[in-house]
Amino acid sequence: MSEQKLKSRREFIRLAGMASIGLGAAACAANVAPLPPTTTPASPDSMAAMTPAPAATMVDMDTMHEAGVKKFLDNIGKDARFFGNKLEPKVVNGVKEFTLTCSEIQWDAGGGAMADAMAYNGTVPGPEIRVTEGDAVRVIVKNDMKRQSTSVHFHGQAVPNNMDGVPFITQPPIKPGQSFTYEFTVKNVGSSMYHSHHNSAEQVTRGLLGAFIVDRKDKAKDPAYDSDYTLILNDGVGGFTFNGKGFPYTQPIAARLGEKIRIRYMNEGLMIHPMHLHGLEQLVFAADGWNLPNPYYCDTINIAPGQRFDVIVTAHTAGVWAFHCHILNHAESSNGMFGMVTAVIVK
Ligand SMILES: [Cu+2]
Repeated sequence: MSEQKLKSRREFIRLAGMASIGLGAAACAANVAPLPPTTTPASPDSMAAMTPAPAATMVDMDTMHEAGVKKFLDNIGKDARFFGNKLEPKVVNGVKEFTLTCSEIQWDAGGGAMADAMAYNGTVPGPEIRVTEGDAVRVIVKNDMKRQSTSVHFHGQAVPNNMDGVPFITQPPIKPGQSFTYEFTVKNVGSSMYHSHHNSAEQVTRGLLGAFIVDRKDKAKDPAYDSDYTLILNDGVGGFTFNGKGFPYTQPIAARLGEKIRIRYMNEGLMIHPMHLHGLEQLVFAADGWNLPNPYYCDTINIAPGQRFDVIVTAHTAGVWAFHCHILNHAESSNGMFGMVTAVIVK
C-alpha cells in the first residue's frame, strides 16, 4: 500500500510541518467524542446532536484543532484495513466463491467509543469483493445475527431477477441461522456495491455494506492510473465516516509526485456528500460504473446515496491537501475537524 511509503517518524514530523501550511485555517480536529449512530435520516435537530459540544475558549479551540491534526498524522499507516480489506475467493470448478457472514458487532469508528453495528465478516464496511468482467461468482450469505432477517443486493450489477436480493419480491428473507447463495455471471464493470436490502435504512447504515469492484478485461478503455483507492461514505454507525472511520482515524492517500490516483467514491449513507479536494483537480470519468462520454474536471463532486463516481487525481503538486465532505458540519466543529475528513499527501 502506498501509505507504507511513509517510512519514518522523521517524515511524519516533516509532513506535520507541511500540514500546518497545507491545511491552514481549515485545519483539523481534536480528540472529539465519536458520534452516536443514527438509524433515521438526520434532521437539523439530530445533526446538532451529532456535533460535539463547543470548545470553551479560543485557546481551547485552537489546541483541540491542532491535537486532531497531530493525531491524524501519528495514525498514518496504522490501519491496514482502511484501504486493504479484501476478501479472497475460493475457486470452485471455475466459479469464484465468496462467503459473507452477517453478525451484530461493536464497531469503533475511531477513538475507542464502540457503537452497535451490523457487519459482514466482522468489519464495517464489509470486505471488498473484487472480480473480473465475465467471471462466474457465487456469494454465500450466512445470517448469524440474532434479531433480524436480511438479504444482499448487488447494487450496480445486472443479475438474474431471482438473484436481485429483495425480500418478498425475489426471495424470502434470510432469517437468523439461515443462509442464501447468490450466483451470477458478472456483466457490469467498474465500481459497484453489495449491501443489505432488508430494513436497509438501519442495516446498511449500521454496516451491512461493501464494495463490489469489477476489473475490465480491456484496460485500454479506462484512463491510465498508478494506484486505486475506494472511499465508502456513510453517515450511520460511528457518525460521518470514510471506510468505517471518522477523522482523525481516517487514513490519507499517499502519493508520489506525478502519480495518477484512481479514487472510487461510493455513498452508502442517507445523505448527499460533496467531496472536495484541495489543490488537485479531479477528473470524473465514470458514474455508477459507466464510463462517461465526456469526462470532466471538478474540485467538488456531489455524491448522492447509492451513487458511485470514479475520478483520476494527478498528484502534480507536493503537499498535504485537505480532502473532505463540504457539508461542513459533516467535517468540522468548533473542536476541530471530525468525520468526513482525510488528506491526499503528495511527496
Ligand atoms: Cu457529507
